[in-house]
Amino acid sequence: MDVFDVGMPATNLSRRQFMKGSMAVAASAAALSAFGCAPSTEVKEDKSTAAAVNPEEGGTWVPAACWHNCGGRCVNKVMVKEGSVVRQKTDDSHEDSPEYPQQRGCVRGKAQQQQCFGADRILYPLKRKGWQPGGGENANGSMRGKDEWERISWDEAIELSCQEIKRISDEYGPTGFYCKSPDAAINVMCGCVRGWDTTSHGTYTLGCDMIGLPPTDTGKANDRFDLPNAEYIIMYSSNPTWSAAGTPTYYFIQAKEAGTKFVSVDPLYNASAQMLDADWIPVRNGTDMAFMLATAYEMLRLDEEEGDIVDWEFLDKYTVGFDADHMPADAKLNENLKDYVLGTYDGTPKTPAWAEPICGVPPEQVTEFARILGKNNKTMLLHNYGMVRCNGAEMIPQMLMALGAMGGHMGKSGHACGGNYHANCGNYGPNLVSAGNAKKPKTTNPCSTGVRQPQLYDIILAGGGEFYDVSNSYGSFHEPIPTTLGPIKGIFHVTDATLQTSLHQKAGIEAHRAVDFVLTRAQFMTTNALYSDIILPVTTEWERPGSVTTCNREFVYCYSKVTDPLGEAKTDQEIGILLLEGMGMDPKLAFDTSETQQFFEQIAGSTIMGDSGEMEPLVTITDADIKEWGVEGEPQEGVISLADFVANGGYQYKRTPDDGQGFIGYEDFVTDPEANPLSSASGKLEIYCQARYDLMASFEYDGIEQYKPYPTYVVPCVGFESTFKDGKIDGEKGDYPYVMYNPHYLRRSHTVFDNCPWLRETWANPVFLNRQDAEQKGVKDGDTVLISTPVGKGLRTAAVLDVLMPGIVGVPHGAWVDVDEKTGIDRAGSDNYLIGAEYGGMGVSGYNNQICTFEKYDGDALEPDCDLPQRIVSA
Ligand SMILES: Nc1nc2c(c(=O)[nH]1)N[C@H]1C(S)=C(S)[C@@H](COP(=O)(O)OP(=O)(O)OC[C@H]3O[C@@H](n4cnc5c(=O)[nH]c(N)nc54)[C@H](O)[C@@H]3O)O[C@H]1N2
Ligand SMILES: Nc1nc2c(c(=O)[nH]1)N[C@H]1C(S)=C(S)[C@@H](COP(=O)(O)OP(=O)(O)OC[C@H]3O[C@@H](n4cnc5c(=O)[nH]c(N)nc54)[C@H](O)[C@@H]3O)O[C@H]1N2
Ligand code: SF4
Ligand SMILES: [Mo]
Repeated sequence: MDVFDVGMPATNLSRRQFMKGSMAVAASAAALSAFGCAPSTEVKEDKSTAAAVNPEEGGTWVPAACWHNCGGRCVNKVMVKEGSVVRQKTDDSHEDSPEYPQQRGCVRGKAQQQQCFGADRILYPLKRKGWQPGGGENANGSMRGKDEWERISWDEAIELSCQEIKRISDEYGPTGFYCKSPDAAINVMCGCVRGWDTTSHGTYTLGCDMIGLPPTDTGKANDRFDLPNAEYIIMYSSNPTWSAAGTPTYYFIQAKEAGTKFVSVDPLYNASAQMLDADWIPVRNGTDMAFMLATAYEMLRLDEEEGDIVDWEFLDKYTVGFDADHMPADAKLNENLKDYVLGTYDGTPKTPAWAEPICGVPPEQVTEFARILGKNNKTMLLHNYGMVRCNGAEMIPQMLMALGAMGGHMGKSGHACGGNYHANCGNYGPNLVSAGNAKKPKTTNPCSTGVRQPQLYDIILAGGGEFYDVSNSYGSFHEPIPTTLGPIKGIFHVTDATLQTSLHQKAGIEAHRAVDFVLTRAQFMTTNALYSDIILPVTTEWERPGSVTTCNREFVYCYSKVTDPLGEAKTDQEIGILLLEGMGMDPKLAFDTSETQQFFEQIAGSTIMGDSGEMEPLVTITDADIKEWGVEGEPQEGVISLADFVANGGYQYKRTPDDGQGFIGYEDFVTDPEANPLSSASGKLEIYCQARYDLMASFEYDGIEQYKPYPTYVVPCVGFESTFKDGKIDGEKGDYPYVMYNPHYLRRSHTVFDNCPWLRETWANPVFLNRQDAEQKGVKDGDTVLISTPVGKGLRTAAVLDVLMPGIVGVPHGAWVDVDEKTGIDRAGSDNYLIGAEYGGMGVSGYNNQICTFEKYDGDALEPDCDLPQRIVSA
């Protein structure tokens, strides 16, 4: 059993950690009671509070939410005793085994109590002192981020907010507001301009269906029991040990133990590669296309010279656009990948020697990689998306798929080519259990305009502007609509950390200072909150009735309320209702059932794969249950009682290798491509794709003329080439000679948990530097380093590594910006403070091939983050 006892030093905690842990809890209690809002001292007998009483402890184990976008989905249980959480553990509901693994959580899950009970929770509405409604001077916008805060009542907060929303709405209409992802309340209240971004999947967000891949290329790799059938698993830009905590690493370990060899293609010999003893192919960020083209060249060469490398039959039957004999019917350009690779068009064969100066991979490693991809090997080519969250990576989806197809690695046991993402990493296939949905009123935003998020700040600062609207939601792109926006005067922040997680944060801060009103719902003084005018305290999931989520194909988690809302915090729905009432509108337009009813509907709608191959109800619900819960519903027959489902924290489908639920991606297509065509125009994998190219070209972004409808190497708007003075590789280095990228970091789930003292102590959030580079600059491990880019400057302490490629600097993603107003330097090392808004191709947010320089900082050394005070507002 994995128990983290906050009251007793556990053996895996240092004394310092324990002391800090206890102090944090004490501080939290003090901070709460100082404002008369300590958590209630008894757990109410609430039907939604799950419960097997543990007589030894006299407390109650409650399955508790861990609800973040963290790459995992795990069981977290907390012992609630007299209203406080006294212990925490992860899944111990059954013996752990590879076949039936426990859904174990990570360190962040165990620190979750510092989210709910943190000393820095915002527990009552706050107003920025210098702000008044009315706009213009009244807003005193330049003080955002610097001003003092005052506590106000909910009545005042709602009245002030609604007064200002009405004023802006009357004058400017829906386009007077901006919110990255508006919720039902905002849709009904006023509407707004939305922001879109390519976030997780980078260039895979555009038109995957057009080339024949599933959306974002997730879902067509194989079931976990097939991993050990591979001879080689290539972890391409993939580090599940950090970015998909929970079970995925465990699945890969099973393959390792069965003899599968691992290869990692990554600028960092990352934690997963180390764990799996992978061979390492170090590739410079944002230059994967050069490496992949050279791999294709070597596959062709080896096939010609030795035979048995390229699966011509697969290419012939399942793809179009690889060579001149297989062009798609709609092709407008008589060019193909093979001839490009051989240098037919430009006189430059894409040999390993051609690629090396670009991607940094020694030619012999390219040859070795080409052999591994050969058709006689059982090879899985699994990728995450770091390599496409790069400028100039538009054609990587087609190229990676082309490499998989050249080796014939689809549709067969032991072979795969596809995504390796998030909580489903290493385990694809249809859901065997699935969470239900609550019925909610459908609301529509009266404004359909979506602006590329980082571009939006410049539009706000310019008081409006002209642009092409190409997308109004994640992954949905359309022909450009010429759009003119007037001034944006109000900003809402709901469930994104937009000002922190979008590119061009520096402009973002200025844009926040330029508008009349910023309204934020927040649990902590996050960056969004810091630059706001009114902060409405929102509950965490621990203070809500509960919810059901699908974690992976074999596990649904059901979490329940841990505590009553702390202080004056309210749920998003309660806040939405208050705002709508304040606007004189009917809240039922947005919310027409209670949150307990919604929880119940999620449970009732949960399903399990039945013997018939159809999904059937998972949970048995009786009339008595419905009465006890006080909800509306119908009795139903499932495989687990409602009480057990809630008390156990959900349901895990018990798998065995021969359970008939295995899954091989593309098996149906490969078995019968005519009967099971893919989503592309040709029904095949389109290595040359006219439709995707035409859509992308219609955006008319800078640099588009470099692209072709098939994969080629393009020079990105910002990338490795930009580290040279004249943009020519091997020329003289410029002022920013390093490529900077943003690993998703273990302290945080994006920005979430960055404030958590336990995690701050556990994960220092340094800047990752290569040893040679550091030595050249006289930087030693632990030195404070100034990182500079053309856009901004930030400080971090150096972590000098032998396992990072020379020339690469890793600035972990998601730290809460902390600008020194005198110097303009960010002391927290926020990634987006260092990145501007440049874009090309399809407007991807190029997080991973920015440019920078670094030097030993001659000012005061940074204190460890865990020794810094938390952002606590004393009112
Ligand atoms: N430079 C750079 N930028 C990046 C990335 C990168 O690699 N480099 N990665 C990108 C990626 S892949 C992603 S997915 C995005 C993520 O970007 P975001 O989704 O903006 O990031 P989160 O930090 O997860 O933001 C969630 C916010 O919701 C708040 N929250 C949590 N629970 C609730 C709730 O119940 N109600 C309300 N109202 N709020 C709640 C949290 O406190 C937090 O502020 O970032 C992107 N940005
Ligand atoms: N701890 C933690 N886990 C998370 C998150 C988090 O914030 N923190 N966020 C979650 C979310 S929403 C997402 S989208 C995922 C992201 O998950 P990942 O994409 O796996 O995360 P990254 O760390 O950005 O990148 C994975 C690997 O790609 C490598 N890489 C980066 N750029 C390149 C490149 O140009 N070429 C090649 N070949 N390799 C490259 C990195 O060195 C890293 O080892 O993580 C999820 N999990
Ligand atoms: S991986 Fe995510 S869900 Fe699992 S314990 Fe960690 S933070 Fe929580
Ligand atoms: Mo993401």
